[in-house]
Order: sequence, then C-alpha cells, then structure tokens
Amino acid sequence: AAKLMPELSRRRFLSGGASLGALTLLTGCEVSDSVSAENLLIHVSKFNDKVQAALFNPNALAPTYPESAIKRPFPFNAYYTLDDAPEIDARDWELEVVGLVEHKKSWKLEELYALPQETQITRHICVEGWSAIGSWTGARLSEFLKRVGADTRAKYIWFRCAEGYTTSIDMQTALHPQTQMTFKFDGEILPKAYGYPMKVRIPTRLGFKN
Ligand SMILES: Nc1nc2c(c(=O)[nH]1)N[C@H]1C(S)=C(S)[C@@H](COP(=O)(O)O)O[C@H]1N2
Ligand SMILES: [Mo]
Repeated sequence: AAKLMPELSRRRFLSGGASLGALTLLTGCEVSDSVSAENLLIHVSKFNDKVQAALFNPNALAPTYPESAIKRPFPFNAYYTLDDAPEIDARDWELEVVGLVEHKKSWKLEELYALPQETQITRHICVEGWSAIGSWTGARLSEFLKRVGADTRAKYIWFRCAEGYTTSIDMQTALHPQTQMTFKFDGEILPKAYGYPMKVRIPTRLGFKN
C-alpha cells in the first residue's frame, strides 16, 4: 500500500507503522478523540472477525505429531515469572459457568476429570515467534458446552483465569474437535507453569488464545 501513496503520506504511514498514526492517516479521524478511535477499532475488529470466520474451516484439523516430536522441557511463557505463577489449591478452585447456558453451576476439578478425555500431540504457536510440540490430555470443550446446555448461537466465549488473564474465542473455535479443556501435560497433571488445574488448549489458534 505504501508504494501507491504520495510521498508525504508514505513517510507518515511508514513512520507510524501499524500505529494510531497510520489509522489517523487512513481514516482522517482524530485518534486522540477516544470515541472515534474506539469506533474505528470496533469496525476493524468486526472486519477481522468476519475475515477469520470466512477463512476458518471448522472441519480442518491442526496437524498432529508422533511422541518423539514432543519438546522437553516445554517452554514456559506467561506474563509473569515462574515464581509468580499462581499456586492453586484444587480444593477451593471452581470453574464458574455463566452467560447463555442452561446450567449455571460451578464445576469442581473432580467433576471435570470425570468428562471423557483424550490426548493430542499438537504444535503450540506463540505470536512472539516461538513454537513447540506438546502433548495435552483433557476433555473436548464442545462436550462440556453440551453438558452445561450452552446456547451455541452465542458468538463468543469469554474466559477469566485464576491469576486474572482474560481472553475470548469465537464459537466455531470453541466447538472445534481439538479445542480441549486440558488437565494433563505430557501425561502428568498440568504443572502450575502450564496452567494448573486446567487450561484451554486450542491448536488452531495462537498461544495467547490458549
Ligand atoms: N492465564 C494465562 N494464560 C495464558 C498466558 C498467561 O500469562 N496467563 N499466556 C499466554 C501465552 S502468550 C502463551 S504462548 C501460552 C503459553 O502456554 P503454556 O503455559 O501452556 O506454555 O499461554 C497463554 N495463556
Ligand atoms: Mo504467546
């Protein structure tokens, strides 16, 4: 796009990168005005959602690998150091389910363990530029959603983790057969470094969505 721009615009575009400066240029809106900036970002975000929904094939599986491909030790990556990873006591941990679901009950870890489980060996890809193959065992999120009577016409599922991290995924992704409520890493109970007592493993999405 930069090639097609007049000289001055090009310089402003390139120096602004994908920043708010570039957004100002492209839209003519004053991004210091937070309402128009937010409106713009909402439009961009909706556009992104449509593109990704159009590209996502709900039947295509992420590649799986043999046991020999598993990376040991698996990289640790979080917004804190390993020492600051939350120390969760399963006895007072609960998964609270709210929103467009029939059964708004909270789940204890033991109840979640009773769901049918399977193992996947898939590649975890982080947007920061590293990837690693791991083995994860757990229940299909789609099965859980069935059991809680989730209204799968809802567009998104939002997660809040024990230490405060939040993220959301679209319903197509949530229902994908490889999207897993994971309890084990490499055959062992998930250590705190990888999200004890449970993480949601999504091999069709980048690491930060997990
Ligand atoms: N609760 C929580 N989830 C998180 C993160 C985090 O810091 N806290 N980091 C994300 C990022 S950027 C990556 S790459 C993966 C790392 O997954 P792992 O802990 O299984 O290695 O977790 C994602 N989910
Ligand atoms: Mo990541």
